[in-house]
Amino acid sequence: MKIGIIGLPESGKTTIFEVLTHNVIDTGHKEETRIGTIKVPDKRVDVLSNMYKPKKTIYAQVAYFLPGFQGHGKEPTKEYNIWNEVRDCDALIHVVRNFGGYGFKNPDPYSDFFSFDQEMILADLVVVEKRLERIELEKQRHRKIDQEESDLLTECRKKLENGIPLRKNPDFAFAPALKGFAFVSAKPMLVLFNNEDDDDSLPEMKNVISMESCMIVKGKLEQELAHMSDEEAEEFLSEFNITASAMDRVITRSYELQGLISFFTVGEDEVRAWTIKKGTQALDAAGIIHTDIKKGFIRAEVVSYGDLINAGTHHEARKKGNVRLEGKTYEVQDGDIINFRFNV
Ligand SMILES: Nc1nc2c(ncn2[C@@H]2O[C@H](COP(=O)(O)OP(=O)(O)OP(=O)(O)O)[C@@H](O)[C@H]2O)c(=O)[nH]1
Ligand SMILES: [Mg+2]
Repeated sequence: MKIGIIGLPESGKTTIFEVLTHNVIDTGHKEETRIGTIKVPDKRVDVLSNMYKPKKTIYAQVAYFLPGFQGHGKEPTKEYNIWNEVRDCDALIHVVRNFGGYGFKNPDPYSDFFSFDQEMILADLVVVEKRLERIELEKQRHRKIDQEESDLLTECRKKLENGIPLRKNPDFAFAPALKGFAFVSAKPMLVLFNNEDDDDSLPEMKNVISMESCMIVKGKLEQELAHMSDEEAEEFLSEFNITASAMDRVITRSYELQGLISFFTVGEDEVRAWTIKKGTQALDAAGIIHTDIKKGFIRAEVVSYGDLINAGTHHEARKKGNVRLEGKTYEVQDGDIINFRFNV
């Protein structure tokens, strides 16, 4: 899973990228593309790991991606286009400046958000129009065209021309016929308002984005925090009314935003979190672990995280009847602990 960090120049993208990835080594230099892969913090994995004392504990992972050449207020050029860089991202984080200070204009988060979002929409519109032109040409040459694709693109064009991002419409955002275009405005997006240290409020957004896709962060403060000792950090946190987990929340939210959930496998060798889309059935979940497990699938032995914790041990959970045998079409739930039975 790869999440692209985008936004207007000087909004705090680099700062936030560096805080998110501060304890991993990322690739690339300041002016280049950077990518940092981090583990998704999950208390359940910690608890399971304590319970099983495995040799290895593996958390779900997410890669944060910071496109290069964004630095120093560079505007995109014809040759270089930020949108092409983030086409293969699964989701986006849009950083919006909501701080001022020396050398900065007064923050105007609404207009900044809006103008950047419109650029994104325009980038998709260009792609749609090019493709529709091609389809039109094919038609004139009496070649066979994909009518469904053509209809969907025409609908997309209507939305985009009206300044509506495709993410607002699941019919377009998830249409298989449009998947190859990787429209940027269709990607799930988390908006981070990069607030002044002492500002705890979300800016007024006049309904252009839903509140559940917004969060406040304090990039600079978080950056200072990342470099402190634990005691220093604690004092600092209470002073500024922030919780240590602000960045953890960003990570969790970017995970949820994509409709992703985790199931777990446990044992003496390994406790591990696996990432799936909400709605994934047991057979496909098995396939994520190994194709052999999918091919030879017999049953999934499932206990929910809550039931396991209540029972204390897997053995007790079984005695209480909390361990269920599920078939191929069982819809895996967030927090399920699964043991797949299979034949090879
Ligand atoms: N006051 C304040 N300043 C911040 C905050 N976050 C970033 N800054 C400052 O704003 C400036 C720009 O931050 P960057 O993280 O470099 O922003 P950017 O979006 O990567 O900028 P470009 O790469 O030039 O587009 C730096 O001087 C930061 O120290 C914040 O939360 N509060
Ligand atoms: Mg930068």
